[in-house]
Amino acid sequence: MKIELGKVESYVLKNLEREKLHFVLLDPEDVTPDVAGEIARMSEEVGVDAMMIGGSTGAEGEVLDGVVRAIKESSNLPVILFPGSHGGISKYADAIFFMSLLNSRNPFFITGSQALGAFTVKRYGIEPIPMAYLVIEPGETVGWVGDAKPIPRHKPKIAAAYALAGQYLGMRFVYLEAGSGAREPVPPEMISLVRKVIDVPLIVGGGIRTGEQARKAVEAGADIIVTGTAVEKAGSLEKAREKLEELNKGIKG
Ligand code: 1GP
Repeated sequence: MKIELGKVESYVLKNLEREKLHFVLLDPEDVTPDVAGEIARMSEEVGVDAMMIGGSTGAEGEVLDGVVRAIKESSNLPVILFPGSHGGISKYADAIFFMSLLNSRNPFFITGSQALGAFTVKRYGIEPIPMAYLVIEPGETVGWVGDAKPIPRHKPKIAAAYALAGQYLGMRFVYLEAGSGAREPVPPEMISLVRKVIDVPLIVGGGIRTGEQARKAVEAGADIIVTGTAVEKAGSLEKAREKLEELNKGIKG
């Protein structure tokens, strides 16, 4: 028996052979389908690699479906779900980060919600991409909702230990998450230690607002940068485009 890599994961790995990647995260609670479609179109033009859709509160049902469909209609970028729970599944998406919040105190966020969502993912034929998800201080909403014991910012070794455990458990990506809207992104020292210890691609997000911050995260060893708030809250579509360009340049040089 052999599990074949899906289309989206193969696309991500192939792009990673060439350069560092930029994923743009939209929370269906914060954007209308029209705006989401417009941001996806601009993201594709600017050179973003994928759209991620999800949120910790209310990114479910029709609200979620509407945003995913609008993005599919306006761009060719893969849409990867980034669910807060098994409620965050849309049959219109291409793939789903099948993620486990490894440093949660609550088994619901480690394996419980995953079990509740597994059959739905299979029924819809969405490509699951196994990912270790680690919440770093301050953790913001996802830290609170996910009942995480956020990893202290000055303890990179704890993050590295969890990340390696994730890899040894078979997860094919590791995500260091400072939390959406975090005042400071994940510290570069933590990114570099985790990068040194694991062999799978490293995703970093939360609080990355400028091209300079994105560049620092990449220089420290991040393979994929996720940005959300900076683009969503840019103020206008024109400013969102400028922000996308700035962030993308920081990531890809
Ligand atoms: C949140 O890491 C992502 O899950 C993105 O965070 O909204 O702060 O860019 P921001």
